[in-house]
Amino acid sequence: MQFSNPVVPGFHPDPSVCRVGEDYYLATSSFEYTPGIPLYHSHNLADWEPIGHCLTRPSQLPLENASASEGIFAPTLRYHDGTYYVISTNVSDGGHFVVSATDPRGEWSEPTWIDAPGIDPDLFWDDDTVYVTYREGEAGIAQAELDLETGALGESRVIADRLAGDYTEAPHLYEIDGTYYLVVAEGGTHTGHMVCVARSDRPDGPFEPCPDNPVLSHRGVSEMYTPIQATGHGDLIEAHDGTWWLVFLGIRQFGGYPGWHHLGRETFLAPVEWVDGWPVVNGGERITPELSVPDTDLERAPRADWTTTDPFAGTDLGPEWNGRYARERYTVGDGVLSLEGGPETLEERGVTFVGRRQQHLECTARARLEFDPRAGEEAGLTLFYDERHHYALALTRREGERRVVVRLRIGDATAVVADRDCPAGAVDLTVEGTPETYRFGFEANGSRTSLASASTRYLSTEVAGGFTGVYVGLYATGHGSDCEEPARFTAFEYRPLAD
Ligand code: 6LW
Repeated sequence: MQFSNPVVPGFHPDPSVCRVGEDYYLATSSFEYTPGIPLYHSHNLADWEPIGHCLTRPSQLPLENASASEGIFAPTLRYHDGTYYVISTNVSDGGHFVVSATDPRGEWSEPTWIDAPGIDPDLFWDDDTVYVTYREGEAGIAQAELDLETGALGESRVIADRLAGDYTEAPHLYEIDGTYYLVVAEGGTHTGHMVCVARSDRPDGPFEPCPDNPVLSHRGVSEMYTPIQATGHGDLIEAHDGTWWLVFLGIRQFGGYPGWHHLGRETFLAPVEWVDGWPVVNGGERITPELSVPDTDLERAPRADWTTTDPFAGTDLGPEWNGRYARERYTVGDGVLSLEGGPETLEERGVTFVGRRQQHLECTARARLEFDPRAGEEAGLTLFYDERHHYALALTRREGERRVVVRLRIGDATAVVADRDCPAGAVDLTVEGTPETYRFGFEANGSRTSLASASTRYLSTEVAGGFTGVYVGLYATGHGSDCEEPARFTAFEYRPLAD
C-alpha cells in the first residue's frame, strides 16, 4: 500500500485508534472546539472519513472555564466487548472522564468522571481488570485500577518515567502475545518529540525500556531536509491482515529557519515491524510524505478529499464544522447559514463563529455573504488560530458605506490592511492559502478585487503558542451589541489545491 502523510491533515493531534473487524476508528484532541473529540472511520488506516464527534452535548463538554488550547486533551479510543470507549481529560473542568457508545457514530454516553490528576489517560482491559494509565505530572506515568461503572480508582502507582528523555506522557498499554507493552511520548510536543516503548510480563510493571528508544523521533532531523517534525504521541494497532502500524502526530514546518507550522499537529501513519520483541517504526527510517508498504493486504480506498462545498441544504452543518466554546446562534436550512452576531468580537470568547480546519497548505476558501450591516456590525471569513491571532476578511459599514476590510490581529497589534467600498448585493469573500501567504480578495457585481496578503507565520503555534491549528471560519459580530439582522451565508467552499 502506498499512502501520503499526514493521513488526517490539519489540526488532529494525539491520535488514538481502534479496530473492529475491518473497520478502524480514530479520535483526536479538540481543546475548546465544539462538538468535542472528532471521530474518523477507515478501512485501511490511510483513508479516513469524518463520522462525527464523541462530545455533542453541553452536559458532556463543560467549557465555561476553558480558554484557547484548554478544554479537551488527548483521548484514548478503545473497543471492548461490544462497546466503544473514549477516555480523555477536560483540563478546564472535571478532569479525566470516560464516555461510551455501542455505535461510534453516536450517541455517546454522559461522562463518568474520574478523580485523578494529570492528562493523557489510557484504558486497558486485562481480563476483568480495567487499568487507567496516565501522565500524573512531574512524577511521570501513573496507573490505577478503574471501576468503569462508578469512575472510582484504586490506589495509583508510578510505573514509568523518563525512558529516553523528559516529560513522559501519552501512555498506551497493550498486551501482545502475553507481553505487556507501554508506549509513551517524551521530549514535549514540539521538535524534541519522541515515541518510546517499555515492556513487562505484567500490566503494572516493572517495565523494561526498549534498548532502541526512542523508537520514533525526528529530533535532530533538520527542517532543511524534511518539513515533517515533532513526530510523537503514538498509538499502536494491529490491522486485520496481521500487519502492525503506528498512528502518531507530526507537524509540517515551513518558511526557512526556524520554520513554523500553522495547520496544527496532524495525524500520521507508519508501518511497524517486530524485531526481538520490540516495535521498529518504518524500518527505523525517517517518516516521509510518501510511504510505500508492500507487505500488507490493506488496500487504498476512495479517500475523503476534504473538500467542503456547502450549499447549506440540511438542517445542520456537516461533521467537519466546529464552533468554539459552545454551539449556538446559528441556523442552517434552505441553502442559508444564518449567523446571529452578538456583542463579542473575534478577539473575545463567545463570538458567533463556525469553522472547519484548514487542512492543506495550498487551498482556497470562498464564502458568499448577503448582509447589510449597520454601523459597528460585521460578518465575514476568518483564518482563526485564537482570539489574539487571526485574520478577518469582513463586510462592515463605515461612515455610512458598506465596506470590505481585511484586519490582522497578531498578538498585541491590530491593523486594517485593506478597506474598500463594496457595492450592494451578495459578496464572495475569497482566500488563497499557500504555505507562507494568505491572499484576500472579494467578488461583487461580477468583478474581482484583490485586497491584501498576510503571512501564515503569525497564525502558527511557534508564534501564538497553544495546541491547535488554523480554522477557516465564518463569523458575525455587532461589536458590543447584537446585530439587528443575521448574516446570511449562502455558499461556502473549501478546496485543497495540493498536498
Ligand atoms: C497532550 C500531550 C501532548 O495531552 O500534547 O503530544 C498534549 N502530546 O500528550 C495536548 O495535545
